[in-house]
Amino acid sequence: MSHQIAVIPGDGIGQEVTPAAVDVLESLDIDFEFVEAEAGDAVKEETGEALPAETYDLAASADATLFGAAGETAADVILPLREAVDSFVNVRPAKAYPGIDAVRPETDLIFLRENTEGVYSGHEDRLTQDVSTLTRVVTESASRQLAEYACEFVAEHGHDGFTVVHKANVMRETDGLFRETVLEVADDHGVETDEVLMDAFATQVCLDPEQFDVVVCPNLAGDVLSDLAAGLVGGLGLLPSANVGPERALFEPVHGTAPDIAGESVANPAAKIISAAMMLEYLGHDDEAGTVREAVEDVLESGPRTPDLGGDASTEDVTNAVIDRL
Ligand code: GGG
Repeated sequence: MSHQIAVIPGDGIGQEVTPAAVDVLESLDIDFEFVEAEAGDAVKEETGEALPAETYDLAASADATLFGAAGETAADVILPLREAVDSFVNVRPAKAYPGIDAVRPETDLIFLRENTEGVYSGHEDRLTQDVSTLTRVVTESASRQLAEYACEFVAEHGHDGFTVVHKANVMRETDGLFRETVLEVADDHGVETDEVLMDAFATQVCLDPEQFDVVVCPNLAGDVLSDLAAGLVGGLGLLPSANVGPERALFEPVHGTAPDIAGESVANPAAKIISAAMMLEYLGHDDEAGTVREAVEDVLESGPRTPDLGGDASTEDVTNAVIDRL
């Protein structure tokens, strides 16, 4: 069976790491139909529109989407694309790899981030020259959907339970509802939980990441805390992600466009290639996903490495080394 994959590189290094992941996928014995589409700052400059309707429609109909990176137009690109695949959870593993110089080499975390609401709901206003406002939306239904996914996730992947991270002592109504709903769903499923305030989590995960495993959190907290975890494992070039919906999913590296290195062919493709491995698992190709993961891990350990990891290899060198190992 052929899988139709929407390929949306976006801006900056998204244009370099996305083709790298496609090259890796093309080297496998799986029938893919890759359909490329435009989105982001460059297309906005050309057409006035950051996310053309045909790109949205493609993501909404393809079996899965590979996305690269969004820049200044992130709110107009990645948020609607997540909506196109009806994604309610952003799965962000943050894991240290052997041989990589990490601040906390013992880190092995999985963030399950609420993906539709919180402060990313888009209700933001400039009331006067002096005053701007943002409405933080939390619903029982979105919190429940995330919590049910988290319960299934820990059961399916053999985790003991999960940690709920929130700030319900201050945001009593919004995070209060999030906390209450997630804990109630976990209780109904007999899943073990503990809870940590998000500011305390930031300190504790730096001091002792091993005390955490699966972390369930609201949207912005998941975005920020997973980037913090990237700092513990050796950088943003190592973190993949999956935006999962009931029928479709979109796979993107956690990193953004990295304008400081864009166009120089030195971007680390690891995060995007591991995101492609997550897509292989999602599509049911577990063996090939495992092979790709092993190849990336082998290259991370023995090189070649891009400059973010202390090497001098190019994006192509690393991609070809992964393909050679497959
Ligand atoms: N591929 C990741 C990316 O494009 N990041 C840009 C960004 O600002 N993302 C916000 C988010 O993940 O919610």
